[in-house]
Formats: sequence, C-alpha cells, structure tokens
Amino acid sequence: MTPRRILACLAMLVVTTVPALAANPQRWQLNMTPGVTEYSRQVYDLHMLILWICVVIGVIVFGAMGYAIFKFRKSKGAVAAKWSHSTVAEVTWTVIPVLILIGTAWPATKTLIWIDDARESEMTIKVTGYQWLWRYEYIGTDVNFISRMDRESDRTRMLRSGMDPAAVQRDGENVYLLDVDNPLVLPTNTKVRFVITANDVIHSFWVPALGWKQDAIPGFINEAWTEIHTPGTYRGQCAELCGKDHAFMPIVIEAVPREQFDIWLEEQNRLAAGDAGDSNAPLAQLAADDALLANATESL
Ligand SMILES: [Cu+2]
Repeated sequence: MTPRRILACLAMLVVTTVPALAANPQRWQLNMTPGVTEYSRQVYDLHMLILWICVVIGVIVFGAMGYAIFKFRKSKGAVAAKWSHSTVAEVTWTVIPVLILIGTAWPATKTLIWIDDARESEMTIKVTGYQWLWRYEYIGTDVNFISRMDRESDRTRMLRSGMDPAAVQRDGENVYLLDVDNPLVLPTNTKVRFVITANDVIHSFWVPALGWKQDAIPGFINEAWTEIHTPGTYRGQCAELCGKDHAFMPIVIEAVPREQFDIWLEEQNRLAAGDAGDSNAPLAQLAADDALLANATESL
C-alpha cells in the first residue's frame, strides 16, 4: 500500500468515525452535541444562539454591577442618588428585553414548526416502551422485535456479581449498561417517522444524537421523526422515571446506508414471515420475546 493510499484510508476512517463518535457522550463533555441530523443541528444552533445571548447579558449585567460596586463604594465617599423615576431607564429596560425575546422566539418558532412536521416520511416505526425494554415495529412489514439491555451488562449489574463493568466492551468501547441485544436499525438519508407509545407506564424515548426526546405514554400515540445523515451507532436511554429498572432500558440505533438497510429489512421480513430455512427459529424467538414481556409486565 502506498503512503498516499494509507493516508486516504486514514482520512476515510476519520471522516466516517469521528462524527459518529462525537455524537455519543464523551467523558467530561459539558455542552450538548450538534448530533447527526439536520433536526439536531438546528436545535444545537438555537441552543448556542441563546447560550451566547445569555453570556453577553450576564457579562453586561454582572460587569455593570461589579463596576458600580467597586467604583461607587462608600469608602470613596460615594453618595446614594435621590431620584426615583427615569422614563429613559423604564423604556430602555422594557424595549431591549422585548427585542431580545423577539430575536430568540423568531428562529425558535420557525424550528418548532419545522420539527413538528412529520409529513412526507418514507417509513414509519412504532416504538412501544415496556418495563423495561423497547419494542420496535416496522410498519408495513412483519418486522417487529424487542430490544433490551445486553445480557452481559445485565449479569454484571447484579448485586455481588463479581463482574467488572469495565470489561463490558464492544469494538473497544466500554458499553456497560449502554448496549442492547437487538438495535433499532435505520437507513441513512431517509425521513423516518416514529409513532411512540407505551404498554404499562410512561417512558420516554431519547437518543441525544437525534436532537429530540418524546414521551411514550400508554393510550397515547406521540409522533416524532428523524433523518440521519451519518452512518453509525447512536445510543440513548429511557428518559422518564418508569420503575426500578428505569436505568436499564438503553436504546441503540444502528444507522446504515439505505442499500444495506433494504437488505437487512428484507432478511428480517423473510425471517418474520417464517420463510427462512428453519421456520421455527423466528417463531420460537417471538414466543420467547412474548414470554419475556409477560414476565416483565408481571413483575410489576
Ligand atoms: Cu422507561
């Protein structure tokens, strides 16, 4: 391999892995991330705009206050002013905040209207929260499966398991309490609509890299959408305290290119429809899933 090709490969690796890595939580990370969708980027931009406006206001207000405290201190012979009304001050501190509010509400409202529009989605996924796992149904297909925390994390978290959380690894990354058995596979560059509900108590579907969080409420269907541009693994959590194992129902999204997704979906659909060589395998899996669900809901 020529040095040039090695460089090209390295650059490719950086281009494909850095955005995906950056989308997941990092140690000592202080700010939110721009995520991996246009949606999350707009939310991030709004957050940064309002953060900087607040920083400027903070610097001006506390700067003026600090300056006044120092400059007009009693030891320097400062005497309190006697006036009690100033029309100029009244107008100034009314008009400036109103302008700031309009300046922030305008882009925020524009984004809110845009992110509420799930029309023209190319596919729909039904997400159902259970204590303490998720079910994903690819509407219009037979693909319907349960996603729960990986067994290794589950065994490790047990009291006195003697197992090392640092040893729960996947591709060199510590995924203790973060990984699942069946990730939600999504195609990139495709508008995907989610309909979100729950079967027992209120849960909340949250993957920070997508830029939104949506409550999963029994008897209600909430809606959200995403369009991921960067292939990768994106992790999330249930974000509504839902019972004793609330912290142990992670979400994993595997975003793959459309062609790869189509192959995966076709394969899953074939398995689900029982067309596979061993037609009992998917059925047995479904039965096992249902038994698991029954257990999960019974243990209430
Ligand atoms: Cu939950």
